Amino acid sequence: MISVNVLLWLGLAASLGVLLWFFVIRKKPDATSSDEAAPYDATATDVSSEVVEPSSVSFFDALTRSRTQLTQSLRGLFSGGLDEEVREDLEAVLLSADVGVETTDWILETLVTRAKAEGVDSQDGLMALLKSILSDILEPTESVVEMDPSAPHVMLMIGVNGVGKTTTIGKLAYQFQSNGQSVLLAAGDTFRAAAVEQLKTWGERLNVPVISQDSGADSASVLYDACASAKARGISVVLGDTAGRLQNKTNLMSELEKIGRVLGKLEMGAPHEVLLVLDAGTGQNAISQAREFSKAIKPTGLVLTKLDGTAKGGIVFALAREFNLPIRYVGLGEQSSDLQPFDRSAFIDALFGNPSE
Ligand SMILES: Nc1nc2c(ncn2[C@@H]2O[C@H](COP(=O)(O)OP(=O)(O)OP(=O)(O)O)[C@@H](O)[C@H]2O)c(=O)[nH]1
Ligand SMILES: [Mg+2]
Repeated sequence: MISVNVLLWLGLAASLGVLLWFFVIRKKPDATSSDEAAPYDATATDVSSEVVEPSSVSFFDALTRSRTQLTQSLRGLFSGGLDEEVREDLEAVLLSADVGVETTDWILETLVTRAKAEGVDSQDGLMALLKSILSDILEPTESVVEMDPSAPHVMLMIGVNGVGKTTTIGKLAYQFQSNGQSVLLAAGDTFRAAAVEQLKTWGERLNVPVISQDSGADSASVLYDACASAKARGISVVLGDTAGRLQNKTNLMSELEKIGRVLGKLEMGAPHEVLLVLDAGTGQNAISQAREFSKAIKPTGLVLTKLDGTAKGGIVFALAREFNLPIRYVGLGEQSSDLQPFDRSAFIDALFGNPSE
């Protein structure tokens, strides 16, 4: 009897053991496999992040570094009026924000003259006067561009390598497209195969046609073909890329001259806009680039990229005074939506710390 009971108990214990093994111990590999599945999910997230996600950076946020630089130094500056020492301090602040020597001198002179003439000597009054002088400098940077809806509007990006020409084209294509306008890209930077590929990637991402030839082809001919094709297809906007580097500067400049000449032959008013792209982070170098490029092909406007992440936002004032050109757009990041038309009051507010939105 005892042995039968023992056998029954043993049988029961064995069954429980099997059940335990099945539901608990055997579950472990499942848990492991779901851990193993984690990298798979992560990969899936990576794939979806390849899609260009609009991430709008505000003017105010993008100018944080320039603002911190300026406002920290200006804090309490005019508490003692506008004596010699204050003028020297202000001069140092403006120079360190990359406003440039000439423009800084002009700002100081104007501030002293106007403060005297208008009887302004309080701290708040002087700060308001400085803001208004800076805002006046930016008057030429505003512009309204008329686009003829019956013909392609041709925009050419020029500028030295790495400033953000191709990225700006991608961002503009995204904006025009979001606005319901048809866009065509022209791979005019034929100097490097990678440049053509970069533009094609933007074209694929946005589902926009790209006119290109092999690297080494004649850039003017690519742009000519693109404009002719856009005209034939009733496209609204042509965005033309150009090389930022060639064997030497003379070649680069003569290529740009040739592009201007050849497009002129199409008699469609192209290029309607020649946008000189400048990297705000390069400070005073941007000024010498603007001088150099203006000799080859007259820019109709500027694009100032990488204003995010630089404390050199003051370069805008030097550019506005010397070149008298509209700042058509500013780049505030690397995403397709991180491009905005330049707005001088939003810029001044962002520099001095008043969020306008
Ligand atoms: N943070 C930031 N990065 C930018 C901005 N615009 C462009 N970039 C980055 O700057 C780098 C160079 O940009 P490109 O568009 O390739 O410059 P490019 O002028 O076409 O250069 P080349 O083709 O070599 O002449 C890229 O890594 C861009 O993502 C901007 O507004 N902000
Ligand atoms: Mg490029």
